[in-house]
Amino acid sequence: MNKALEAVADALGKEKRVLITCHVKPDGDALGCLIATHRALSLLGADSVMYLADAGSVAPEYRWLPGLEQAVSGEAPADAASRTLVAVDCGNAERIGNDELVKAAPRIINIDHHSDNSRFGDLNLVAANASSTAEILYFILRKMGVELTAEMGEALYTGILVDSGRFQYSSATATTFRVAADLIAAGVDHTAIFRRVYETVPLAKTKLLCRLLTNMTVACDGRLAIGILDRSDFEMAGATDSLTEGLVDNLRAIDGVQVAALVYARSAGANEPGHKEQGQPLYRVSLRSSSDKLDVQRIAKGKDGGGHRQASGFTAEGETTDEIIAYLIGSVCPARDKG
Ligand SMILES: [Mn+2]
Repeated sequence: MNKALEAVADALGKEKRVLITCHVKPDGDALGCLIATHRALSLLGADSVMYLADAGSVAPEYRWLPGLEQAVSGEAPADAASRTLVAVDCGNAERIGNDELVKAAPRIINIDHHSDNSRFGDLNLVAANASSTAEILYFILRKMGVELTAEMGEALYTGILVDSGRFQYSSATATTFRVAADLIAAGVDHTAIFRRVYETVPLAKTKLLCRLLTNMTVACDGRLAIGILDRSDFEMAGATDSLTEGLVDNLRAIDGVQVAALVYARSAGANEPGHKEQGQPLYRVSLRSSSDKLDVQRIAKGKDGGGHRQASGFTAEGETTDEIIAYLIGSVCPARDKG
C-alpha cells in the first residue's frame, strides 16, 4: 500500500488537468472524496473538474456538502480526452456510469477500498482494509503535503463517518479513529456533520421506512430479513430513489438477522449500468451482513454485482421479486456464521 500510495500521491501532484469522478448513486464516501480531491488539486494549481454521471441521485443527506454544486453532470465534458480521469470509490469502470468518459480518458488513476476492485486504472491504489476511500485519501493528501482546509476536512470526515457505519463497522480501525481525531483537531465540526447527515431525515423517507418495515419478510430461521419497496410504495410515501440510502440498516439491526436485503424498484430512466427499461420494474438489491464471516459480496457477485464483504449490491435485470427472494433464500439459508 505504501508504494502505491506514494506513486498516486506523486502522480496527483504532477497532474495539470484532471476530471474527478465517483460511482453512480454516490454515497457520502464517494462525494466526500470527489470534493476533497477537487479542492486539493485546485489548491495545487491544477485545472480540475468534478463529474457525476447522475447528480439527481445524490441523497438529500449529502446535498449540503460545500462544493458539490460545482460538479458537472450528464454528458461527458467535451474536453474529457485532455484530462486525466481520477476515479474515487469506484469498484470498477462501469460504476462510473459513463462508458464514453472512461474510453476518452488518456489516463486513469483509480483510488478505492473495494476488495473486488477490477484495477481498471493505469495507476491503482486499492486498500481494502481501509474503512473508506476518504481514509485512504487523507493519507494521500498528507503525503502530498496539502494543507487540509475546513472544506476538505468536512468532506473527508463525512466519507469516513458514513462508510464506517458511524465508526461501528469492523472496518473502523484504530487508524480510522486517529484520522477522525486529526480532522476534528483541524477544526471539523463533527456534531454539525452528524446532524446534517443523520438528523435531517425527510418525512417522505420516514414514511418509506414505515412501508418497508410493514412489508418486511423474515426467512432462514430469522437470519435473513428482506424488505421490498415497489414503485407504489415510493408514490404513496412521496419519495424518490435517492431516499433509500441507509434504509437497509434498519433490517440488519433486528436481533438474529445476519443478512439484510433491501429490494427496491428503480424509477424509469434511472442511470444504472445495464439498465434496459422494458416497462417492467428494474430491481436494485442492497445487501448488508452483520458479521464479516458472512460474505454478502459473494451473493452480489452471483448476480454480477459487487461491493464489500458486509455491504454489497446488485441489479436484478428482468427478474421478479419472487425470483429475487428465492435467490436470496437459496444463498443465505445454507450459509451460517460460525463465529
Ligand atoms: Mn466507499
